[in-house]
Amino acid sequence: MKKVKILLLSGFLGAGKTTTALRLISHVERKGLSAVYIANDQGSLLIDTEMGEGKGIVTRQVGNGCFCCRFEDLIEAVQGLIAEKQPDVIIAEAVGSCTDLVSTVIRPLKKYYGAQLEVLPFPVVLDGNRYADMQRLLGTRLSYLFTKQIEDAQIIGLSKSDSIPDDDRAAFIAALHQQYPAKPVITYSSQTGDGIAEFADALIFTPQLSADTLTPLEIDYETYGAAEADMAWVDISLDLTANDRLIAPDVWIRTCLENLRSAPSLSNRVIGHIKIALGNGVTLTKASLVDIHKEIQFDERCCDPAEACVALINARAEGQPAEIYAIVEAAVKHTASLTESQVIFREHNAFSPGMPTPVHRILQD
Ligand SMILES: Nc1nc2c(ncn2[C@@H]2O[C@H](COP(=O)(O)OP(=O)(O)O)[C@@H](O)[C@H]2O)c(=O)[nH]1
Ligand SMILES: [Mg+2]
Repeated sequence: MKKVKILLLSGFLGAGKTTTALRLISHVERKGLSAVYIANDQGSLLIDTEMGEGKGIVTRQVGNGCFCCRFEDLIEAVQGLIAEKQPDVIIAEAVGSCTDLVSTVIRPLKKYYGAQLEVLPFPVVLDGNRYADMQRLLGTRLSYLFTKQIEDAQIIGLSKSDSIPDDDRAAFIAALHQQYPAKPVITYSSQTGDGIAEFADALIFTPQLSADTLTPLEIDYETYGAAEADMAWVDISLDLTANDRLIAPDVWIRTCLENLRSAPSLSNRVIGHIKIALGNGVTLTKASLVDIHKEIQFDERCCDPAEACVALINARAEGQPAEIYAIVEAAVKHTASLTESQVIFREHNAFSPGMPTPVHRILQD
């Protein structure tokens, strides 16, 4: 039986993994193969899942923990997709605060499921802007985690090339070549599509890397676990209803994210991502903030003004869960009053991820 290719995407929060996964899937499909997507995050109300489904892509979700700690759930999703959809390629996006994935996911997939799956080269999606920021955070636990994600990977995908000035891009690439001489660096933009074909070739169509490049990662789980816990997770689902004016989803989202961007209580914290998606049951409008110094980015603007919308917010930011929840809650309430909409808080989760406890950890091939 033909093996199903599986690509695991790693990379820090907000690096562009989901956008990359969805872009790669449409590239793969244009080449005549079928591809499906597995989202993964610490909570259960995941915007990434909505994004995949919103694009008409066959999507599954592994929630409430990362692939390494929920390995059986990953396998269940993979087996379910193979049984139901017989895809050529599965793209699985790991949690952005997770690392040590070669030992805890790649090697276990090869060892226990190698007869069924062809495990593709393992990339890290790296946002050059974040890379520059992390140089300023050197010595912190977050910088440690960020660095381990790069060390763990076989290929570096330098994402968002459209948003990096040419000079900075050349400097990032030179620094990466110097720090990680064995790792190919591929520059691409999921927004413009530049470099996507090269990235897809290196990962999926003509991979050149052998398993020997999967080197053991030296990692201190105490520091890694503490770094993950430093970034609280908050997800919130809301029902919005219009008063006199219809709700314009893009205005509502922009108002809320601008409010968060200017919140003094967020200004000194590392923001992984704050994503807001508004849907009217048919289409979705979604934007993210990954850095308070950067513009808000809309990924989807499909939703027309509506009497009622369902909103989902996913936030990952440095701090205690209750603090981050309170900051987001205040921004939502403020936005509701500015946009004259009514808001009902439906469900929410706010927590610090626990210490990673991988199901498998295979340190050597
Ligand atoms: N300018 C630009 N922005 C991008 C690109 N890829 C992703 N983004 C933006 O970066 C943010 C985070 O992207 P996402 O794919 O959700 O990152 P993830 O958290 O790593 O999955 C979103 O607002 C995207 O619109 C790109 O190629 N260019
Ligand atoms: Mg994502």
